[in-house]
Amino acid sequence: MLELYQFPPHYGIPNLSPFCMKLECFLRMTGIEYTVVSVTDTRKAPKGKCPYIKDGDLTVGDSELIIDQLEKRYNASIDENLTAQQRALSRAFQGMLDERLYWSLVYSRWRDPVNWPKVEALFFGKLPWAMRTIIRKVAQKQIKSQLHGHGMGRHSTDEIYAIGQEDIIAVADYLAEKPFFHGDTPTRIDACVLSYIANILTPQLGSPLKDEAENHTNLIAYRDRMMSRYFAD
Ligand SMILES: N[C@@H](CCC(=O)N[C@@H](CS)C(=O)NCC(=O)O)C(=O)O
Repeated sequence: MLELYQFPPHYGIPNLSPFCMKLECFLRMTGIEYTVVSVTDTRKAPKGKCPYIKDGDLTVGDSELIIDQLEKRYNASIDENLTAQQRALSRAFQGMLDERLYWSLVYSRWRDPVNWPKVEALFFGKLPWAMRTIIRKVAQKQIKSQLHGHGMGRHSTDEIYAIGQEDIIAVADYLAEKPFFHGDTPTRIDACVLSYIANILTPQLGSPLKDEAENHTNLIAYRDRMMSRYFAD
């Protein structure tokens, strides 16, 4: 059976990594059977990141590349009834969320002093004190350098949140009153959208991103609809 390598769940959310949550949601949407292998150290991952999968002779890293491969391998496309225009829009939103909003979310957890003490305690709280001090410093330095390399980390806090808020508004506006992103039927992009909205709305953490999402009742209803459909457990 397909093995899904991902981080363990926290805060009552299927995964604090939107990439892991997206992939697991896709597996549930398509009914592909899988078993979860919990990972905390990504050094053995094919691309040094989670999620990744092993399925027989196939080992793949990166949520989008995995989904591309699984669609072919299991004949599991859920986008076949979309028009070319809708598919193009899905791709544009996926890029916006995974390649931009993700970094505002990372900033809100790892750099914002409102959340960092909670996140630090969650990820490193069980380590002995001396090790905790070293590891959290190394991890935070890595994230700072990733944020800087991406470019998001060069903006001011206000700019970082304003960029993320505009992305959230775009999702809310496009979703409007539809039950799913493209209408009455969930498609691949819904796995991605859900993973961000659910993560941004993490009850234990707060940020201007969360405030923005909470302003849009359609996003809250969408999160609840998708969660009860695919993550009722
Ligand atoms: N493009 C990748 C991104 C995956 C990714 O960034 N995963 C993060 C967690 S959200 C990770 O594993 N970080 C650990 C690290 O960089 O060491 C995907 O779509 O899977």
